[in-house]
Amino acid sequence: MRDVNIALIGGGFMGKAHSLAYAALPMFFWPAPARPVRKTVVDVTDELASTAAQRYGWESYSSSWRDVVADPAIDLIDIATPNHMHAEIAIAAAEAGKHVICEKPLAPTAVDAKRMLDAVEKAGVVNAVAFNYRRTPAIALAKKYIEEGAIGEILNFRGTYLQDWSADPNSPLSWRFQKKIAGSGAVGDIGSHVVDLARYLVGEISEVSSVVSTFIKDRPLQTGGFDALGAASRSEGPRGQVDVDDEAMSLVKFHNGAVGSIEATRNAWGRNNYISLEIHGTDGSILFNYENRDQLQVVFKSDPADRRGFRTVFTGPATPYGEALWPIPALGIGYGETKIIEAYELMKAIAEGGSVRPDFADGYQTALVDEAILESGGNGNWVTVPLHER
Ligand code: NAI
Ligand code: SOE
Repeated sequence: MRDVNIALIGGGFMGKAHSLAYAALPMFFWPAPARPVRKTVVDVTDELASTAAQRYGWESYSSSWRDVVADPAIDLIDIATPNHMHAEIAIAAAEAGKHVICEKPLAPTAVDAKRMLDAVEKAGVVNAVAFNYRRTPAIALAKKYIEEGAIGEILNFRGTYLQDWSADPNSPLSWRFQKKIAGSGAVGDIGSHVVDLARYLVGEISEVSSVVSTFIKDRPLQTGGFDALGAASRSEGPRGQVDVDDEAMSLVKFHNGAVGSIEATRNAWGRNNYISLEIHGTDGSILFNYENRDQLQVVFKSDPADRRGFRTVFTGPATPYGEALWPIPALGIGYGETKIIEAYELMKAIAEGGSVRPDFADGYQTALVDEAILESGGNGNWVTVPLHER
């Protein structure tokens, strides 16, 4: 079994998730396709990087991502920084011949995402974008049903991503509300996950018509030097401008003739990580909700008419990735498992000299859809999404 030496750039929320995934991969997938070696973690100061190394089990730390990218001992650069750093690091990593995994959205703009795609293609390195919800076993099972034709031809798709961590106007001005760092708001941050799932399960999106709004125009500046997301509501003190979208609702058309809708908001009180999918085909329907992520609801036209209705399938050992996970259905799949599966697919591609999806081309196509949603929200028109040919 070969070693893959990893450098992780960014030791925050996703730094923790990716560290857990590399540590746990061989515990779940055995024999592992490769042994992920947690070599170096990078953050903006030595203190932050050293803390991340101790907490998350990295052999060494650095406050210079450039030094780490230049290190010949490193095979894979894992980018878990805020969005504005993704392009610069990924392009440098590809030019240094490193494999790259980058958190979503691939970049703040489609132009940057394309530059990243060009760089990894030129270098011929394995590249992945971390749309990990595809790795939820129930979503992988939905994909299997669809590919087997169980619901026939897809007619419509309804996808939402609803959260409430920013519904309080006095919750802090996370970097996720600043265009120069995030690129966009709910659209790139969470709408992109639904766009990825729509593309994965249904096909390429051809046109969008959207309403995009910003309800909360300013928020308290953060204190303490770390990103606080929705915690720590504070009504006093200086505030800063929110210059990205809060909410987006889109009608979408797919190249294959299906129609649908995509919604994203982080201001929906009571919704936590509410990724809901509803897919109707000529022969059946599939429902999914991440808040009950062990389950898929399915119904088929072929069910006897007197007992046709949604039934619940629990994911477990028999469903995709199940043999590697837990031995009994409904023991519980968590966010961590989606990241472990993501790491497994990446290690497999590196070990076998292959490729993995979703890759930078998927990240770029999703960025093109995101930009079309924002454009349509701005001008009120249907907007055609350019299609990148692989
Ligand atoms: P975070 O703010 O918790 O952590 C980011 C870390 O990167 C911080 O420790 C920060 O100091 C560090 N950092 C910033 N600039 C850096 C630089 N130049 N060099 C080295 N380190 C640097 O952010 P979070 O939530 O971890 O988000 C990171 C990325 O992951 C974002 O692109 C975000 O959209 C994505 N994300 C994806 C999720 C998913 O479900 N796939 C979930 C949460 C975030
Ligand atoms: C905040 O909305 C956030 O952390 C997103 O950035 C992630 O992509 C999502 O998976 C969880 O919520």
